[in-house]
Amino acid sequence: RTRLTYETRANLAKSPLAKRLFNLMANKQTNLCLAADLTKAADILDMAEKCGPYICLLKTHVDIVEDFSDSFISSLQTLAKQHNFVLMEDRKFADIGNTVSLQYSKGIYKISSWADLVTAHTLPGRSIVQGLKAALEGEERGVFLLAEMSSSGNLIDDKYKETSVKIATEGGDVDFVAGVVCQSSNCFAFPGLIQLTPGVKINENVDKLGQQYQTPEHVVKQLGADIAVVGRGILQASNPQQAAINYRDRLWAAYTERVAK
Ligand code: UP6
Repeated sequence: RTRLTYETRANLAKSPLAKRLFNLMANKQTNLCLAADLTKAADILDMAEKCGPYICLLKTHVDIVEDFSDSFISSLQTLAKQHNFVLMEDRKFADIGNTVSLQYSKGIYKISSWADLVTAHTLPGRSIVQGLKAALEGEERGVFLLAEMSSSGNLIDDKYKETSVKIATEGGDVDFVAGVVCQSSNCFAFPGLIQLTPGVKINENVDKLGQQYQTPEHVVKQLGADIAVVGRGILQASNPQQAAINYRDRLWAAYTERVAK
């Protein structure tokens, strides 16, 4: 899987969103996802404006935004169009199908109306995927399922990981699964799925709350990341735009080396 180019893998993808994202990455030459974990709408938009040209994906945690509004979402969508990146709400859904269906489409955030992609835990079983799908009214959307986590001491074991990958690759909902959030290249084999890997930072190994970091080269070449998620490595840099360029360049170089082998 990891030796194939993003173009080749776009043709193998079963999810329309995965296909779109693989092609976008290949054309724009970036495998960087910005985790825009900021609490003011204006700060997120400013970061999206500055980093937009260098990312394939912008990942939000919309429930940390203190001044959320519909106009924030429409501004974010405008920037996504302008700079050609995809929007992911990292909601990490984890409840029964009926509840996630409501959480996905209703409430203040109406996530399904704007987020191209969302994330979900597989803990409830495959009904979580069915529940998310049930909320849609024809929009082109996708989900990334968590099969591993970057935090130290997380409870995921090999069996949980294998079953999570089964949910992502077998059954009637595979067209809705765009990828897997995980930390290793042996997590899944199907090349039509995208591996999203968080826990990436150049200068640190850990934070104070259990996060574990690897370098851009390590996550792409050793851990098999197709898209690397960088949050504080960019957000807390003295020049975030320059940091985004730096991460993009290093991640893309690692990918080109990986597929050239
Ligand atoms: N994230 C992880 N680890 C996981 C899953 N998701 O860190 O296993 C998410 C976090 C955060 C981002 O919710 O948004 O990736 C990492 O941010 P950081 O680079 O600032 O640590």
